[in-house]
Amino acid sequence: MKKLTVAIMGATGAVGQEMLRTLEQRHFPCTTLRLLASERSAGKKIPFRGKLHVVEQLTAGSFAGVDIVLASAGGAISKEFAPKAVEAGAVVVDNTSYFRMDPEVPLVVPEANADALAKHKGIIANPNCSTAQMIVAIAPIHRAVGIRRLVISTYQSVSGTGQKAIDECLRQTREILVEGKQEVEKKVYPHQIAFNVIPHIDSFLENGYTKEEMKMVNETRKILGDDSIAITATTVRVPVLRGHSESVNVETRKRITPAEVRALLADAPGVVVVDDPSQNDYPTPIYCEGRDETYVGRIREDISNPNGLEMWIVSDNLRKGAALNAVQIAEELLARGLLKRS
Ligand code: NAP
Ligand code: 12T
Repeated sequence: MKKLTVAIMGATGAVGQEMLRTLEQRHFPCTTLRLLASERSAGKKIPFRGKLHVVEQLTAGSFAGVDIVLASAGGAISKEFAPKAVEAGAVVVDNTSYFRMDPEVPLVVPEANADALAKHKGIIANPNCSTAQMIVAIAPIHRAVGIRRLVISTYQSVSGTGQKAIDECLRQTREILVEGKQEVEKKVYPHQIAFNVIPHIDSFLENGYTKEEMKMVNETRKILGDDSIAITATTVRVPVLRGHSESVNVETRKRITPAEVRALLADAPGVVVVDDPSQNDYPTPIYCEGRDETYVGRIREDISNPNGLEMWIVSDNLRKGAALNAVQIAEELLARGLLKRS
């Protein structure tokens, strides 16, 4: 088999670390791994497949001989370095929002639109975490009966923001429970996140929505290839460490029953129905932690709309929302002979 070199841009971050676990668990066929991060982490040693690998500082010269770059070091870093990686002959799977809506860049959830990879010009974008997991659950419904409108509310974990936010949620919880403090220190979010709920993810836009909400609108339409779907979202941060939950109201073009939706999803890739209210069975973020699939429960008819469905969609945001989807894209590129040097 051909020798394959993978570089992880942002290897020390919450997503980068999950990328390493995912490559290892899925036995991704790379023979060389390059761990790239900021100057602060250069020299740090990180285990991969039972061996310690040294983190290098990301520079323009980091990509010589690299076949695949998995990037999650922030939008500004991808803007600067992804084109340099492509120039050096690599294909970049980018986890930041920077290239997602670029018409030249495929935005891919393999379960829904892997064929879009064929047109790539060196960069492929990984969707936003909340969008990726929702797509896995709704793409089969769109294909079967057409989706007319989505009304979404999310309950997003702090790991979506990165390692610093995980630390902040735990520290504030400790300050309150162990140290008995009334006021906690706030560094990452504008409000206390421990024992709280914050209806604000990413920055606010002119239209009153947040960027995170508009990512769900625009990315969903791009991945499903249908700009006619009406979409509205409210994205909310909750004091959960890992796993995003979503309440999604789906209005379909043709009527479909909850039993038909369960049967459809039972045959769809990457999604598992956990839906037996009599046994208190429905997915929760704790249940989904470390798992690959997107879980769906509380499937029921919307009593206010004959073509409406209510669904509860949960997945591990660091896996399907980030690392797993990126590694699946890399696997598809390899299988389809779409790497530059393949
Ligand atoms: P994180 O835990 O804060 O990690 C950030 C990573 O970027 C670290 O490895 C950091 O290295 C590196 N980095 C920061 N500045 C750098 C620089 N100047 N040069 C090189 N490396 C630098 O954040 P995260 O949660 O892993 O997320 C990282 C990015 O991925 C986010 O900005 C976001 O764009 C994207 N993301 C995407 C999704 C998705 O839905 N697909 C989900 C979450 C995040 P040091 O350790 O050296 O600082
Ligand atoms: N602000 O990939 O804070 O566009 O949870 C993902 C997660 C941006 C992104 C978050 C964010 C992205 C968050």
